[in-house]
Amino acid sequence: MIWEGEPGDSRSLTYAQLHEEGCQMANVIKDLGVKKGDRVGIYMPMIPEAAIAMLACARIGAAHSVVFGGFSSEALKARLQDAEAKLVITADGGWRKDKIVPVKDAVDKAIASDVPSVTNVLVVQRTKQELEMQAGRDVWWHELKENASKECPAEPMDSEDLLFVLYTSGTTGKPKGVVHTTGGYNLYTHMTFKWTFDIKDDDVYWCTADVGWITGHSYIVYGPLSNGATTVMYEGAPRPSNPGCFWDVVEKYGVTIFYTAPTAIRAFIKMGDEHPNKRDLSSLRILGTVGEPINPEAWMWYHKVIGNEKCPIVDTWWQTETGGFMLTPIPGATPTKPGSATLPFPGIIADIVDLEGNPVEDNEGGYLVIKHPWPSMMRTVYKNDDRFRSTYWEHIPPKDGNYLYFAGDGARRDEDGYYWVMGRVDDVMNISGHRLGTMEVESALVSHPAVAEAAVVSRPDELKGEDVYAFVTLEGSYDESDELKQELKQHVVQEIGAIARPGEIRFADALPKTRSGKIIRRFLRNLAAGEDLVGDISTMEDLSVLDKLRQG
Ligand code: 7RM
Repeated sequence: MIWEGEPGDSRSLTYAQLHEEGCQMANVIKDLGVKKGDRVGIYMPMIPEAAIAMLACARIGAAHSVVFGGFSSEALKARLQDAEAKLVITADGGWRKDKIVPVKDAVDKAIASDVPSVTNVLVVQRTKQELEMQAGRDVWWHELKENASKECPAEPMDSEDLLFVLYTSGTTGKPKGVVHTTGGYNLYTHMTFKWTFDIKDDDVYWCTADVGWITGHSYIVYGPLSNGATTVMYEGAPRPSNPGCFWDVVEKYGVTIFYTAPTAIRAFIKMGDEHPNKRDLSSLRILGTVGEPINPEAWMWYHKVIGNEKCPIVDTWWQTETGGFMLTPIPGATPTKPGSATLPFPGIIADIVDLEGNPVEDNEGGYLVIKHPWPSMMRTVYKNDDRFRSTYWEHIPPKDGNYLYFAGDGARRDEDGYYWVMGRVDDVMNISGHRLGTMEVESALVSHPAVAEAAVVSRPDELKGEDVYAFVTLEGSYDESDELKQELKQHVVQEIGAIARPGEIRFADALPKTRSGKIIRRFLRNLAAGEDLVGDISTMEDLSVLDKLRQG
């Protein structure tokens, strides 16, 4: 594992070293009382210890629950509570966009009250700033490591034992804990990584995702490491002070396989071709993309400017729930089309159906479903089988006794059998490739005393793909003002994290609702995008609401 820190420091670990460090951390957390079946929260910057912490948990049979380091302390708290985590592994800080992100402070805030399950916090030293360590609760990794044995026998596990819980946004205000188990998940991330990236001994693979998302779990940690790949981990993010930082990493380490998100590609296009053009990118041989539909212009730029027209692009469609790639080309074997995730991975039986489960015609839009089980499918929503059943298996009724997995995406299939994923059909937004529920942002907004009601939709955004757009009605004693708008945006950041900051907040006297009191989001989406209202308005309760919103 090759690691590059944002300030330019670097480290590399051989497989033997990674194994030893993983064993040491396994022994340390065992000594802190963590046992097979327990849950451990991981809230870390992108440093090797994030992967080491995951492997340490897996080694002793404890489930990890990694929370993206960009989530706020409130969001972290809700996840630690649901997982009933016994331990949190974190760091003093991490570097992001030339600043230190104080992750340990966020952990302190998160567990200050109402998280009784957490008994210890294990802190990795990264940025070395002053920290308050709570006696009896907080311990330093570098101190405990000194006396920790480098041997730790792996706990024998059943293939269906819990490996990890990863929270993801859904259609309610509360994120759900996606459950993955040891056997199938490891098999499938191993296979998909091997075939889709055509990994060879001399490849240098780099996935730019954060380990806090499923892409980091499957394609920074489990898939690459089980294949013995050379894998690059990068702490930082592209930033104005160093717009060429990604290409520096490619050049410095001779990266051969590069995997990133369309939102990053669009940001690079905007920064200018001179940055990649100044670097030697000739080592690259395969490019990958994930997280949202890639627009053909971004695809062509990626192909030309980064891939020098010689690298196949693998557009991989999959989800936290699927664990690994579902639709993806096999590079060199599957002819690609810009904007299409091409064909199902071998063994995956996908289809596009209507709401009754009937397959739709070629080129007709419908719901993307998976018809047969696959090794790394999520097993349930943590502690909530009912939500698992209703979200994924009952939306579309079973056909002849066969259940269809409902992905929540709209798609069409063309005359060559190629899949074109259009985006979410539920109340899940995709902001810069990050999943976010409209209800999550609404809950955050209404938790502010000024807000009476909130309705959140997304609107198309050139860089982020989609941006958060909020309609808000105020409590009687509050007045509309730009200051209040700023305050509400900041409040959402505090409740969820910077990725959820609304691009725009609009005050309204009332929200458009049906007679049964449901907010008509369709109208709000039209308004947010600056389009004319489309669709039936006859179900609306109070038509005058629309006039006011149109004028606003
Ligand atoms: C891996 C990941 C899942 C949602 C999914 C889609 C969207 C992901 C693509 C894509 C079009 C792609 N997991 N999505 N990859 N849409 N083409 N290649 O992103 O759980 O965080 O999000 O992301 O809407 O349902 S996720």
